[in-house]
Amino acid sequence: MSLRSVLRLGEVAIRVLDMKVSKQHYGDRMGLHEVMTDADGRVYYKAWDEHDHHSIVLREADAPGMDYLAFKVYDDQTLNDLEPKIRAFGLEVSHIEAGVYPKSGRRLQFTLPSGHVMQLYAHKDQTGNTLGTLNPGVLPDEGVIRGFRINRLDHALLGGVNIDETARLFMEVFGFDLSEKLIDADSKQSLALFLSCSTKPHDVAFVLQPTPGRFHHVSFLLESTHDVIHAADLIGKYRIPVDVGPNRHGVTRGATIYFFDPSGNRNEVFSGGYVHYPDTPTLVWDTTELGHATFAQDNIVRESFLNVLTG
Ligand code: M3P
Ligand code: FE
Repeated sequence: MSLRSVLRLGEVAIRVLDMKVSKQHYGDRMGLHEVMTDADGRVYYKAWDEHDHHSIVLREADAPGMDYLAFKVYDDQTLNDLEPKIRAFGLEVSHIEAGVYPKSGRRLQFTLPSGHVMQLYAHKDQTGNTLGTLNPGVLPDEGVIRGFRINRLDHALLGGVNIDETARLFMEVFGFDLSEKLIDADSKQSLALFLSCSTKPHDVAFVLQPTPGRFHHVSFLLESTHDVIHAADLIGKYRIPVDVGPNRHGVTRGATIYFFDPSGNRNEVFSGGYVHYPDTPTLVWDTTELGHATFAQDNIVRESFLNVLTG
């Protein structure tokens, strides 16, 4: 991990059933900033402290789930370097010309062994976080930090098949580290794999599911644990369905709350977690501690958390 190859999860495209109520959820309630609607009716959002034009795309569809996830890479040469490696791994790579995705340079697209569509891009218009870059200060104007006070898109957890093979792609081709894994105590089979391309405990994770291409959650970073409680207050105020109330993950150690958007897609806001370095050993959890691994403040194994996915 040197942050000169794959930088971060830069974009998640989510299918929603009804755009009007989804805009109320992601924009008015969560406080993401709506930045654009395209000719096909997709709505684009950014969190306040992101510099790129957008990070979330909503598309109205008949079924919820995730259309694709896209990682930003350091530069165009990184795309040139990665493409033959992705092909050598055995995946077909298609090219998407610059501008096909708004505000975006060219993209590589391929389907992960887990069944998810993934893209890589090196360029997206940078519109800034409103503070500017000369003497930016620390706080944007009143009203820019609002709703759940989301700083930025952080990670996605995806459900699918072949998660060991998927993790191998991320490690061998994209240079990610396996920060944590959850295994079956008896069979030693991988049940969840957490992958980092940064100093975060994870940038993407995969849980084993019988069917490919499923969506467990998209997660956003908050400044503090207090902000998780503040988000919980708003979730209650607006009667947003809660999956798991404020708690702390054993895995990653983030203080978390899970809730559902109006289409049933799971969202997370969280704060904290440890610093992951490239030499940090992989942390292993097994199913004898499934409750503590998932929710370390009450150690309860939650069927809904493990089995409710979209897509
Ligand atoms: C997270 C997180 C599981 C833990 C998930 C953890 C599936 O989503 O943000 O730390 O065991
Ligand atoms: Fe998460």
